[in-house]
Amino acid sequence: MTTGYVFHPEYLWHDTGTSAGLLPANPTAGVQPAVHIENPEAKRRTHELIHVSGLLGELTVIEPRRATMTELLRVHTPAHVQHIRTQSDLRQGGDAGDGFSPVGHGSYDIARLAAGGLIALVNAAAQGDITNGYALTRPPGHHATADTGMGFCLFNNIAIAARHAQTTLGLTRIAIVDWDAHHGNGTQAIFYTDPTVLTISLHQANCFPPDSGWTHENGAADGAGYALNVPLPPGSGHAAYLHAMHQVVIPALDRFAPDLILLANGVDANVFDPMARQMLTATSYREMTSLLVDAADRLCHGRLIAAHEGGYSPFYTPYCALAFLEELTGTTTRVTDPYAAVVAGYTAEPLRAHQQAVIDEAAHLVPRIGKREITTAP
Ligand code: 9RB
Ligand code: ZN
Repeated sequence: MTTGYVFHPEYLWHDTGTSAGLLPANPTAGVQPAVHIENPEAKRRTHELIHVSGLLGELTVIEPRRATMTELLRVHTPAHVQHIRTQSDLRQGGDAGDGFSPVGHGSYDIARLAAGGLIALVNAAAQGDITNGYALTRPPGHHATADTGMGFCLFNNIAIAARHAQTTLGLTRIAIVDWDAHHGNGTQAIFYTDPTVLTISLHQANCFPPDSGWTHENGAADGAGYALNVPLPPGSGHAAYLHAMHQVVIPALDRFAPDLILLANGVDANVFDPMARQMLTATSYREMTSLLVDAADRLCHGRLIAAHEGGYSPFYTPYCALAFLEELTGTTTRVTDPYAAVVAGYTAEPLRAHQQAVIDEAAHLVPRIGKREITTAP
């Protein structure tokens, strides 16, 4: 078993500029300029920890390339691609569409390198060069819809990789799991009427985008039943997420029997993240990943390809991502979570009734997924 890893310094050069966290700076209105919350630091430190821990030496490093226009246009409208390109050409950059998604000067090429990095991993998995893999990319992708960027996202990297896998690699059934703290609305919208792509999003209820990601958003037309949402209440942690994995994500994957599992690996549901109010720890990500790796082994030759999404704590994101990547690789490193003692009590938090209620609601929708016999098992 080999784990692929994609990283490129250009990912850190995507310039989100000065902001007051997530708000555009506006001194006239008393909004003091500071660094944008989606800045390189958490990802740089994640990459450095992967290196320093020794894990990098265990990985198959794969060089990303830029996604082509053809590849972008399988998901996005020509107008959106052109918009990102023209914003990126501006000397000061611009915005991807919602006023909260900075496009730095030159970010068009970097966003194409992010989407292309995921494509490179999917290619390597299809060829059997790797079993699973992780693309530590910026900018993120899961909020971007066909025709607009939003929530810091320019192009929907995972959707582009999914369409690539279907169109050129013969991987017809794709499951997209998204455990970023925010709703994977862009990915859901792109595949909402498509029964060949199952989207499953676990997220903090009504966090971002507003009023998005409710359980009743369950797919439409031919895709009815093929979008699942688990809008977990604020304050959900280890027990709630593990329960959702056992009751919703894994049973849904088993019914769907994908040829490939893609994961939007946002780690911003960790307890230290400034952009959500969930309570996961590195141990939580390790255990959730273990369940997904087992499902991928059972269903699709282990093919599990992950893209980085959110994760804004510069000091804790790296340990969540390392735990995830250790679990993909099936090894541990000499680095253990130095915050483990601080967060030890959090994994003991019991499942609460209001958390269980939404998980049960989502679990009741799993049988709407047409059951497919596994034909690709090893
Ligand atoms: C603002 C709004 C947000 C809020 C959260 C994110 C998280 C992204 C992420 C992005 C943009 C709204 C400032 C709505 O981590 N995704 O995985 N912007 N939120 N209105 N206003 C004024
Ligand atoms: Zn997020």
